[in-house]
Amino acid sequence: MSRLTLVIPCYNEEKRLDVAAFRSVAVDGHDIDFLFVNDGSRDGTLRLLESLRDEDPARFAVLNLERNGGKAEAVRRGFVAAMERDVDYIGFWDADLATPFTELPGFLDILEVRPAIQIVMGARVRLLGREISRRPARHYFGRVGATLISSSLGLAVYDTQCGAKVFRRNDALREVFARPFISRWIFDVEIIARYVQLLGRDAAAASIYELPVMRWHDVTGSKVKSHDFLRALNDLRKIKAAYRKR
Ligand SMILES: Nc1nc2c(ncn2[C@@H]2O[C@H](COP(=O)(O)OP(=O)(O)O)[C@@H](O)[C@H]2O)c(=O)[nH]1
Ligand SMILES: [Mg+2]
Repeated sequence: MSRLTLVIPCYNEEKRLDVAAFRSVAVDGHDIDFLFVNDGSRDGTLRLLESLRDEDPARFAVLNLERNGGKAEAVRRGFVAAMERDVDYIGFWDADLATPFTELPGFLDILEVRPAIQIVMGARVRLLGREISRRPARHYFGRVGATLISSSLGLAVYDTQCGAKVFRRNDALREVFARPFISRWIFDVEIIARYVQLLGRDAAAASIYELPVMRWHDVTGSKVKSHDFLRALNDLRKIKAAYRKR
C-alpha cells in the first residue's frame, strides 16, 4: 500500500464543498487521506471541516490559518505539515473538484510505475472525446498565459495552472516548499522554477509528467477575476527575475 496525503486549500468553501465526494474517494492499492487548509475563511468553512475531521480523524485533518494568505501559502503550509508524515506522495487538489476525483488513479499510476517522475500535473487539453469545459474567455486567456509561462520557464510545459498535482515526497519536495512563494496567483510556475534551480533544466523536465485529464469543468463560484490575468503577468515577470540562473 502506498500512502497519499492530499492538501485541499479552502477559502470560503462552505457552500461549494462536495462532502460526499470527499468521503467516498478510494483508489485500490492506496491509502488516501486529506489535509484541509482553511485559509482564513469568513463563512462556515472551518466548522464544516472540523465536523468532517471529527467524523473520521484518520481520513480528514484540518490545518486552520487565522488570516487569509491566498492559495499559494495555504497549499505551502499544508505541504510543510504533510512532509512530517510517513507518506509516499503529497498532492494538492482544488476544493471545487473542477478536476474530479475519478482522475486521481491516473496520477498515482504514473508515480508508481515511473520512479524518475517527481511531479504529476493535470493538463487541460481540449481533445475530442474528453470533457474539458472552460468558459471561452478563460480558455483563451489561459492558453496565452500558458504559452508565456512555457517560454519563461524554457520548458515545453502545456498547462501549469490546473489545480490538481501530486508529488513524490522526498528532500527535493521539502526544499521546494520550504519558503513562501513570491506569487499568490501562479505559484505553480514557481514550483517548477524551484525544481529547475535544484535539479537543472533537463533533469527537472524529465521529472515532470503532464497528465491530460479526461474531465475538467469550470465550477461557478470561482474567486478569480479578469484583472487577475494582469496580476499573473506581473507575477510572471517577478518570477523570471527571481529565478534567473545564478
Ligand atoms: N480564490 C482564492 N482561492 C483560495 C484562497 N485560498 C485558498 N483558495 C483555494 O484555492 C482553490 C482554487 O480557488 P478557485 O476560486 O476555485 O480558483 P479558480 O478555479 O482558479 O478560479 C480552491 O480550493 C480555493 O478554496 C484565496 O485566498 N483565494
Ligand atoms: Mg475553481
